[in-house]
Order: sequence, then structure tokens, then C-alpha cells
Amino acid sequence: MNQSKIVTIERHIIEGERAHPGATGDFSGLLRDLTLAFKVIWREVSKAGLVNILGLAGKKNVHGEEVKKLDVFADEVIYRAMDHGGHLCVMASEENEDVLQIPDGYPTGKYVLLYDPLDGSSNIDALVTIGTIFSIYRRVTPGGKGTMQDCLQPGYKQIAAGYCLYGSSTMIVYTTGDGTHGFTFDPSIGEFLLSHENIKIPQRGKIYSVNEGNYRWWHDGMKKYVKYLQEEDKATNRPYSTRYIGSMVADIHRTLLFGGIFMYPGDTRNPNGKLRLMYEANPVSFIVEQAGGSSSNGISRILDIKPAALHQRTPLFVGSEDDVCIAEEFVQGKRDITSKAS
Ligand code: AFP
Repeated sequence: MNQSKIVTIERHIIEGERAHPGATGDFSGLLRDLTLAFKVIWREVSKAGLVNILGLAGKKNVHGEEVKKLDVFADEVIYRAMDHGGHLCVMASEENEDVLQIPDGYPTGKYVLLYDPLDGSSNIDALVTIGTIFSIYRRVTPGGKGTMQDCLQPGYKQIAAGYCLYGSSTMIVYTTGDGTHGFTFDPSIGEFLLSHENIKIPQRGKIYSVNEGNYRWWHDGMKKYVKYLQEEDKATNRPYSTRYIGSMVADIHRTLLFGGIFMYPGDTRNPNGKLRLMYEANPVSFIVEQAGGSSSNGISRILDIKPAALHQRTPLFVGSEDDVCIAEEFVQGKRDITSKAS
């Protein structure tokens, strides 16, 4: 008989919390509410090709980008699933300029939620994998409603982070600082079941993921690094293959499972790249580090960056530890293609 246990995400979270003496169950409640929001978003995303839901909502988000209907929907679903549970004191979403307050009359709690409701949404019309990304902090202000100060914490202070991928299967990957775990959704029973326990990213991969259309604006070190990856060298498994979905959450998921490196560097047009520190870089860095990988802005660890603004951007190099280390050496000009291969 197959002896492996069937574990729902809810049970996994509760058991994880039980391991911490003094835990109140508050945190489990928060993640349970989030899981419900993911199911609702999944239901709409999976209908996207069937109903007339595709197309622009006719608005621009705070970054001046076009907002799709599903972004608006996902943004609202998460807020409405999380605003009344009493677990949170404040939220912030990639789609909104300011912090999102808990409405008057609802209890506030000790946690802070930051989220990107639908990463990769420009791919919706092509039915490409997209996802919701989240990041949870403990509040730092004394009580009542939370403030910007509660949201602007460095990534190493995250107490949990994860994403829900809406792809050929739907899957939640999350960490609470005790490894990275994946749960695949079984729609027939409406549950996320443990499918990838303690994910470990390979020490070095064979795939690089970057938008090479930006090549002409890259700095020299970046150009040399990609050239290096394309050279042939059996000892270091080069050339690498390239894969770029253009939906970060999907590119990160592949990187987590197969290894290699995902990059969105700064360049001469956009010195800080495109990705947002608080909604994208911090949560995926926590997840990848917990799987044994690493993450950098090219100079230093992403999780150590002290944020100055809710929507600030950062260059991002994330994936297998050896790959990120070599990328940093190139970006910092400490290494050249002619340097001895390793
Ligand atoms: P959208 O949510 O607007 O599709 O942006 C997705 C994203 O922030 C991230 O998921 C991708 O990795 C990145 O943009 C792709 O950007 P480029 O199109 O510039 O490569």
C-alpha cells in the first residue's frame, strides 16, 4: 500500500504553528483566509477563456500600466477575504498607490500583508501561467490601524511568503522560514494537497531566464555574463539553455524546481530594472533562499535592502546559489569571460 500521507495545506500550516510554543492560531487563520482568496481567483482565471472577461478594465495602475479585468478582480478578492478576519493591521497591494487600511468597525491584528494580486497579467490573453504573490510581516507599530512603517520592513523580517500559480495545475508554494513547500490544488475536493515537501533548488542549474530584448541597454558586466553562459564548456555544463516566460512567478517556479538563474537587471534606461522589491523580489527571495538558493540585486542580498518606498523597484538575480554568485562577479566587474572557467 502507498504509505505517503495526504496532507492539506491547512493541516500543514496548523502543524507548523503547533511547533511554536505560545502560538495562538492567528497565523493559521490568516493563511486559511488567503487560501480561500486563491480558490476564488483560480475559479475566475480558469474561466478566462470561456467568458467574456478578457480585455482591459480601462484603467491604469500606479505604475502607468494597463490593468486587466482579472487584476482588478484578484486585487479586490484578496482585500475582501482579508479585511475582516482580525489578523491584519494593514495591507498593501501592487495595484494601489497607498497602503490599504482595515475598514472601520473591523478588528485589527498583529500581521501585515503585502501582495501582487496577479503577476504576469499581461499574459492573460495568451493563457500563460500567472500567479498571486504574497509576503507577511509582523506589525512594528503598537496597535490599532497599521501604517506605512509596518509595510516598509526589510525582506529578512518576513515571517511568511509564497505564491499561488494558476497554470496547467494550480499550486501554492510557501515558506514560513522552515523550508519551502508546494501544494497542488485538487479541484474535485477543493483542497491544496502537499505535493512538493521541502523543495531544494539545485546548487547550480543549466537554464538562464532574462528578457534579452533589453540587451542593448544592459551594462557591460551583464552582457559578458550572458555571453559566458552561452559559451561551450563541458566542465561547467555550458552553454546554458534559455527560458523566459515573461511571467516572473512562472519563471521563478521553474527555476526553483530545475535550478539556474532568473534575472531582471538594471540597465541604462531603467537603473533599478522593472520588478518591485516589496511585492515581487522580497517574497521570491525568501522562498528561494529557504529552498537553498540565493538572491541578489547584483551587489548585495535582496532581503537586506532597507525599503524607502512601497513601490520601489530593484534589479533581481535569483536562483541556484552558484549561478547567482557568478552573476554577481560579472555584474560587479570582478570577472570576465576570459577568466578561468568555474
Ligand atoms: P505584468 O504583470 O504587467 O505582466 O508584468 C509582469 C512582470 O512584472 C513580471 O512578472 C515579469 O517577469 C516581467 O514583468 C516581464 O517584463 P518584460 O516584459 O519587460 O520582460
